[in-house]
Amino acid sequence: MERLVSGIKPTGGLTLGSYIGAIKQFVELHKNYETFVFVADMHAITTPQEKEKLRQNMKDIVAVYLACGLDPEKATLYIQSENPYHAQLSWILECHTYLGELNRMTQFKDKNQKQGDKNLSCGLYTYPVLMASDILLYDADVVPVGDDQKQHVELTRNIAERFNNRYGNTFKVPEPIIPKAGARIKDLQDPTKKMSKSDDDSRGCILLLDSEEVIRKKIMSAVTDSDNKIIFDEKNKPGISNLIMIYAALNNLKVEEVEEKFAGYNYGSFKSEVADAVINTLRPIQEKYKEIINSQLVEDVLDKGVEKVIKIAEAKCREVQEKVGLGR
Ligand code: ATP
Ligand code: LTN
Repeated sequence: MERLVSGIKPTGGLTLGSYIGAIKQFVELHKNYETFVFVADMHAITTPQEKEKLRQNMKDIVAVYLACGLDPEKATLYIQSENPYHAQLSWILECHTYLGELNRMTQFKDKNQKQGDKNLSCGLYTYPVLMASDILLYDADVVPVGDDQKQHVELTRNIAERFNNRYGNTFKVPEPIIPKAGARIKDLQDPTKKMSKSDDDSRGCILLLDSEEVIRKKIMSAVTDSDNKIIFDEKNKPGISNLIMIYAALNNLKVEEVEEKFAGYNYGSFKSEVADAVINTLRPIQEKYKEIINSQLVEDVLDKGVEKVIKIAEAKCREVQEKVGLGR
């Protein structure tokens, strides 16, 4: 069976973007892949986090993974930092990554530009190498991610190939899996940018645990043009195109099918249908989440998960250290 590896940072409440771009994929794929899904807490601390919130977010993500339908008998769930080999391999990979490669990473460039301060951490800069380590440590065949992470998976492939060329076949070269619909869900208030949980303005971002009222309000007040036609045109109609994409992704439809279905609708009635679709998707997830978050399940699943992955990672790390010549 091929292996799937992916992770999400516990930097805040999960968004509809991360559900559509990532979690929905995990759930669909985990029946056919040996699945390793983790909480990327080491990636989270590349920007300042409050300790208590970080811990709560971690538990929440695992409860959401389970509530969305990841079966803990089929998928291995764990906390990244609880397996020390991620950091250990990351250092070795850093020594095989060029500055020029990291300088080209658009996520870092964007954050650097946006924040414009001198206090960005080095961790934020080397973040993609830790991500490569997360993936290569387990010889992943596939890595389901949203569009924004595609460049990091490409870097991972380059690092793997470079290492293999130099030391002989060591790492599997992974393939990214990017969803056809919803690879980049946009902010509802500014549909030119990605919907993101660490954004200051929460009106443009639907959280998976938002109440029905809040979800409806956010969608009904999503920024659109004034053309009143349900047509997909990302350049000229980014707001309505984003809502079409959300509807398409949640109902497994093509964009054209959504356009056809809502051909005679005005924006108000279309938005209301999108709100219904989001609420109907999230309601059962929220109900399950409430049951899970107060049970022992999260702890049990994580204990079992880390035990399994440490063994695999240790063997891979040993092999790498041996090839590089570290230790005696
Ligand atoms: P942050 O805002 O802290 O940078 P994020 O929401 O961008 O976080 P994660 O939650 O760690 O990032 O992302 C988890 C997964 O969800 C990744 O695979 C990412 O590509 C995907 N993802 C995140 N936001 C979106 C989005 N708006 N559309 C599609 N996929 C997304
Ligand atoms: N960088 C990703 C989270 C992440 C990840 C990974 C995804 C960390 N390590 C390994 C896939 C595979 C993000 O910001 N969403």
